[in-house]
Amino acid sequence: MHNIVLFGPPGAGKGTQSQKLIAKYHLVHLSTGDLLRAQIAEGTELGLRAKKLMDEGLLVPDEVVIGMIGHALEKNKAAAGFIFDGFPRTVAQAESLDKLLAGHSTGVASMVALEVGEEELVKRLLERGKTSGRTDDQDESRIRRRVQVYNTETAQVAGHYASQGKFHSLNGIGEIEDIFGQISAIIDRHKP
Ligand code: B4P
Repeated sequence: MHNIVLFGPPGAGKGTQSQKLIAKYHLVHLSTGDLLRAQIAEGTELGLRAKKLMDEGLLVPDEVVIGMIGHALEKNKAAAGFIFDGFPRTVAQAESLDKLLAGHSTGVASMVALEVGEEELVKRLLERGKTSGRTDDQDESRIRRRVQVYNTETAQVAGHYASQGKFHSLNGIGEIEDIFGQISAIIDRHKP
């Protein structure tokens, strides 16, 4: 089983690159952001609770996202592997993912981080907010809070995978195709 974690701050290009990667590698895309937005669209209680936090630029509690990922892994037992997009976002989530994958695979093969500075992130997300309908992309101060949350709570997840020799990072500014080529080269070098 081939599992990849796509990592980086909000707006770094994780969702964009995930779409290209699933087409190339035939892996299942698991985006916790998308799973949460599906709950919001369905109007579930979980969705209602998550929406408040997401609109504020805060993380949804670990147990909620870990539960969603556990459920998605169960549902996709026959998959050749997964692209994890926007997950794990805390060290607790990373530890849980390792445990969830230990039962039925070789774990995470590689984590690829996209590095993009704050001003570019804000610019991209405000631009997306004009057409995406995503309420979390429409207010600059909330976007900056998401970046801050990334710096204080999420960035340390890189260390978790670096200590396993699985962390790789690249510049996320540039042509989408060029970045895709660089990500693919890293993935190919670290296939299980
Ligand atoms: P996510 O849905 O994961 O959203 P994101 O990080 O903001 O977006 P992403 O990084 O995928 O966007 P992309 O760069 O592709 O999370 C939303 C919220 O859900 C979080 O704030 C949190 O509240 C909650 N949540 C999700 N997962 C969680 C977890 N595990 N734990 C707790 N809470 C969780 O795209 C951005 C824009 O940039 C696009 O418009 C794109 O066209 C553009 N772009 C991409 N690449 C580009 C490039 N190379 N050049 C120029 N523009 C580019």
